[in-house]
This record gives sequence, structure tokens and C-alpha cells, in this order.
Amino acid sequence: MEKIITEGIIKSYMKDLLENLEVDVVIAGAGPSGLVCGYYLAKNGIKTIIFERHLKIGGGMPGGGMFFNNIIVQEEAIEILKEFKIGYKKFKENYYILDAIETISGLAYKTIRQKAKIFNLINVEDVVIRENKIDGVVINWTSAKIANLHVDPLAIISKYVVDATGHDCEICKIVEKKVGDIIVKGEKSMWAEKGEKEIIENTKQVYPGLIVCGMAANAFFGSPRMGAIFGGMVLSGKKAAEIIVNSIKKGECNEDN
Ligand code: 48H
Repeated sequence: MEKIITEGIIKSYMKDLLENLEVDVVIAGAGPSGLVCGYYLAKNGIKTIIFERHLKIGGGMPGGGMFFNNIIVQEEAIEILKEFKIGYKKFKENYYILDAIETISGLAYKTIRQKAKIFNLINVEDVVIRENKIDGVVINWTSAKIANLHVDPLAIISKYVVDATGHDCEICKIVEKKVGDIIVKGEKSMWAEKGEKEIIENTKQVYPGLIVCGMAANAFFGSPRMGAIFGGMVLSGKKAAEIIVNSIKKGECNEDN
């Protein structure tokens, strides 16, 4: 039995990896915005994988606000949550209460069922660049990073990379540091209304082949944080997917990797 368990896990995982060496979209980060983005991409037939550096998926959502694991979502994002069949209760006009664990579980479940593959425990540590376009990501085991081991990484080729890494805006910072041409302004202090409004405008392509969404979008453009309200995160993930779907349909991406 032990041999069957080991063989099944290794063979199936290797198959998953080998099938995803070249994809349409790589998303860095399996928080709420990255999951929603992955769901809508996969729903539109775009081959999508998500790398999450942690053991668990969900980013900042399971923690709710200061460990109180409920979250607030505004009316305009409820349609998305209905699509994921996530429960919600009206709190006040325009504001709903959701269970943070149910919400993140629901987002992850439907995203995976839609066939956006999530690889956890893998850190995106760099990008692949060709001329003036991001053409994929450079990955390594999170454990190698934690152990500070000098182990060379591997690369995954993609038409688009989505930075859904949250407050740290990590992929954009890598591009800022190594490629230049972009500047990460850094997130500002809390102002929920402004942060939630600007996150939608901030969700866009910031460098050829690189889209930023979720909290990373506000960090990139110097917009405020907003606390444990998540309407903006899911709307931003959906918008990032729409940008990519439209662009791929128009044939705007570089096909000759
Ligand atoms: C692989 C990585 C890497 C990397 C990071 O933080 P998240 O939940 O991000 P969003 O934008 O989907 O949601 C933000 C929200 O959770 C939040 O923090 C809010 C609303 N804050 C408001 C406030 O005022 O504080 O998820 C990002 C995910 C995490 O799971 C990271 O582990 C992961 O990205 N990640 N994965 N490679 N280089 N960097």
C-alpha cells in the first residue's frame, strides 16, 4: 500500500507540473483576488495556474479583521459571491457580513473546479523577460527560501503574469528592481472608501505582460488600504481576468515564446 500511495502522489504531481510548463496565465498569490482572477480566466477557457508560497491558500481573508473571522462585502460585489454560491447576510444598507472561512473556501473550491490549478508551497522569486515583455515566472520551493538554501530555480512560461501578492506587491517590485521602467509607489494608510474605489481603477497592466490586482494594485499606485472589507478584492480579481481575456481574444499577447 505504501508504494501505491507514494507512486500515485509523485506520478500525478509530476504530470500536473509537466502539463503546466507553458500556460496562458500565471497568477502569483492565492488570496481572494488571485483566486477570483483564476476562476474567471479558467471559466473563459484560459489555461491558468496559481502559485501560492504558503501551505494554506487564502492570503489575508481567513484572518477576517484582527482574528474576528468575519468579513464585510459591499452590494456591488455580491453578484460575484452568488456565482460562487457563498452565503451572506445583510448588515446595513449596501453592506453584507460573510464568514471569512466559508468565503475563502468557496472561492478556492470553484476556482479549482473550473480547472485553474493551484500549486501551493511554491514561491515566485523572479520573472522571465524577453525584450520588453514579461514572459513567465521563475519559481522555487518555499522551503528552499525558508532554509536559505542556494538552490537554482525553474521557470514557467506564460503570456501573462498576474501580481496578486497582496500588500507586498512582490512581482512588481521584482520588475521595478531588475527591469526598471516601473515604480511601485507603496500602499498608503487606511481610508476604506478611497481604497475600495481606487482598487478597481488600479487593476491594470503595469508593464507588458504584467497585470496587477487586489491589494497589490493599491500598493503599486500608492492608494490606501481599507481593512477587512473585500468587495474591492473580488471585483479587482474579476477585472484583471477580463483585461486578459479581452487581450487574448484580440491576439495582443506575444505568441512566440
Ligand atoms: C507566491 C506569494 C508571493 C510570491 C505573496 O494578501 P492576499 O490576501 O492578497 P489579495 O490582494 O488577494 O487580498 C488582500 C486582502 O487579503 C488584504 O490583505 C486586505 C483587504 N487588507 C486590507 C488591510 O487594510 O490590511 O494574498 C496574497 C497571497 C498570499 O497568500 C501570499 O502568501 C501570496 O500571495 N504570495 N505567493 N509567490 N512571491 N508573495
